[in-house]
Amino acid sequence: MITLALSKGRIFDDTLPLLRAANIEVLDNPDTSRKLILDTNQPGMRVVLVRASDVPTYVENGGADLGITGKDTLIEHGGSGLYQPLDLQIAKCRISVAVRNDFDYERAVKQGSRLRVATKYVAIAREFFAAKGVHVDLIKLYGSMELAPLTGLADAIVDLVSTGNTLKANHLKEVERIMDISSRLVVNQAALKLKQAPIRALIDAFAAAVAERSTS
Ligand code: PRT
Ligand code: MG
Repeated sequence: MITLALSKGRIFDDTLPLLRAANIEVLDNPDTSRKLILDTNQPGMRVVLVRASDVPTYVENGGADLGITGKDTLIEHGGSGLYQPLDLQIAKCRISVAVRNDFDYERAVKQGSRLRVATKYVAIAREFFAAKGVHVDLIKLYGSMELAPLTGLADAIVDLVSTGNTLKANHLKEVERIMDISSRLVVNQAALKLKQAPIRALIDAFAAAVAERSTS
């Protein structure tokens, strides 16, 4: 049995076409079913639904053989124990610094002021500001980062941006792009050895589907 860990929402939705290209159909719809283990049309393949930030943990510790996870999540998790064969080019976005529309970020940075930065992405933020030589106090949040500058909790946030609509709706502006983000296939190292043939076949099918998409 091969177990693939996915999170509900954009990663699940964007993975379905890749699975289809590998002749795998998920038989349950996570939006209507409460099941956490989903069967597929392939008797040897199942999907488990886990929290996005738990995907690397499941795969690293053998709760799943493979998983699909954002580069953001992977960097924060560490990911050194995971084989990362493929950038799937799905769930694309960027990770950026944003501040209130009326906050003079350039000036704050130039003056060398200590910035209070709220984020879920503490490792990424720490490394980015350290490389710039900007002193920051990092405030760890688990969600709704956009609220932090509006309530005075922080001067800036480090968060994922896709269309930019969420920032705009909250009177925030993007002032720095830190890095582009997409989702990766991650594989448990032991599973890769023990179940080499089916896992290799899946990696190859995904790679072909990604290549096909980038040329079409
Ligand atoms: O939501 P939950 O707390 O359960 O977990 P999660 O936020 O980790 O999961 P999910 O499913 O929301 O995101 C999974 C992965 O999708 C992330 O780790 C990213 O790699 C990727 N991804 C791609 C995104 C976005 N685009 C995205 N736009 N994840 C989140 N967003 C959010 C962003 O945080 C912000 O609140 O959407 C908002 C911004 O969108 P725009 O279009 O308004 O700019
Ligand atoms: Mg989310």
